[in-house]
Amino acid sequence: MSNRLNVTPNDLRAFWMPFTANRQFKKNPRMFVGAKDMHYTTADGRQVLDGTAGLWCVNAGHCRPRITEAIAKQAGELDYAPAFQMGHPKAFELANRLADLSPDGLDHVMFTNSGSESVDTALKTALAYHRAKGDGARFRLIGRERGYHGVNFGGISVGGIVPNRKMFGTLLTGVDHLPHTHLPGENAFSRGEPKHGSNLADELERICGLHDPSTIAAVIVEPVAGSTGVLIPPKGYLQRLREICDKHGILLIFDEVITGYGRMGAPFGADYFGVKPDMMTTAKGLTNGVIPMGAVFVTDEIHDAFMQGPEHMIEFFHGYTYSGNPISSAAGLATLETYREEGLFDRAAELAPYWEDALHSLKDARYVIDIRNIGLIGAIELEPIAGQPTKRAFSAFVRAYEKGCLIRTTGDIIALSPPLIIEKQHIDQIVSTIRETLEEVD
Ligand code: PXG
Ligand code: PLP
Repeated sequence: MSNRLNVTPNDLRAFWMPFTANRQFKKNPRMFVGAKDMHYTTADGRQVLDGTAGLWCVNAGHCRPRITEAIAKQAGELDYAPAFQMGHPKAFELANRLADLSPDGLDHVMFTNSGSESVDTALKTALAYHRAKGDGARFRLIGRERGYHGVNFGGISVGGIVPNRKMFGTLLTGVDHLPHTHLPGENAFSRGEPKHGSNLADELERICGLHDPSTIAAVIVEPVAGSTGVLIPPKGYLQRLREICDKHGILLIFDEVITGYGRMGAPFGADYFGVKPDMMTTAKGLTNGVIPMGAVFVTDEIHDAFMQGPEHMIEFFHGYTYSGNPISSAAGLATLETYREEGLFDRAAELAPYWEDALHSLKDARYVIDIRNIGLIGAIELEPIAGQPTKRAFSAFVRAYEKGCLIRTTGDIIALSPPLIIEKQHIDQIVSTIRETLEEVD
């Protein structure tokens, strides 16, 4: 029980923080109190360069007036409308804008409130789609080792990050996993898509052989695996997955929660790699991270399979209280408008070669054993301290923060994903801060 008199901004006990070393944090907290464009302001008044777009989401930079004004205006005009059996114009407008932005044929959109919800929505849609077509024997879902698909039960079942799964019982049944594509022996220090490993997609044929393809509903992968520490698909890998899925009538889901909305220098990873999935899950950059919102894109074929039976009947028994809520929809529209007006996806593509060169200049920095990059995504893998995995990278994260640069670490990998408004001088600052930091940490 908290004594209300003790509740001050310095009382950190009540909030059980997500994916955080809570006890360590509360001894030495790192607090942001403001943000503008490329920088955060800390509680002690320092400016910190945002090398990670928050958590891979603030693609247009912080506190952009078009977005903040749209939210304020919407909150005063129509705050909430029931999501079920009622509508409001902005959700439809946003869905249309998204359908225009997405690859041809992925023209129907369901709204959620996060990447995790988008993933669970897509997995449920895949199962229900096959059933609606009279093919209900397709119940298996195939993910990939080291995949991250959020933290809900569906997402951790198809996901492949062991600590995110191991505490949580039996998870979904009927799930199998492709092998991950990390081949440091062959591919270390690759620029962009690595040369070796497209044959790993053929493991899907092995899985089809084991279970029989007629039992498999869908395969879900991140086009670029982000959260696990940036694993870029080998050249030809995603094309091969698409071919095998087509051969066996299996749906291919791209989890574009990180790769969507310009991070690759294209609207989506599907555009960048030229491979069209049957569904895409998105969130994060959809609203510039400002308001929780996700979107699941599905093909006309999937959508149309549900539009049958009596017209007064609900076609799909799924949805959230906040699906397409007015304020998120307004934020989404203003975000897409900001991306368009400022040409931010093209800007990311133009900066990508500079970004690549800058990151790879760290090849000779202390502890560096691999560097990977694509679009405005980068990863610097460090040699772990023997017997103390993650410790070196975490020290680097804290030291870089003290030096005025926000980076993100996962395992012993530094992951970078700056806002797409980044300037070359900021890229230089991130790289020089990392170099100095690695000189200073154990
Ligand atoms: N799918 C993918 C591919 C993701 O990257 C999710 C689903 C889940 O989204 P929500 O909105 O439920 O968190 C994600 C989220 C990191 C990091 O530092 C990555 C994510 C979230 C937070 C931190 O790597 N990815
Ligand atoms: N739990 C309870 C008791 C509810 O009544 C609801 C929604 O009505 C939910 C969970 C689901 O909440 P949401 O629609 O925000 O996901």
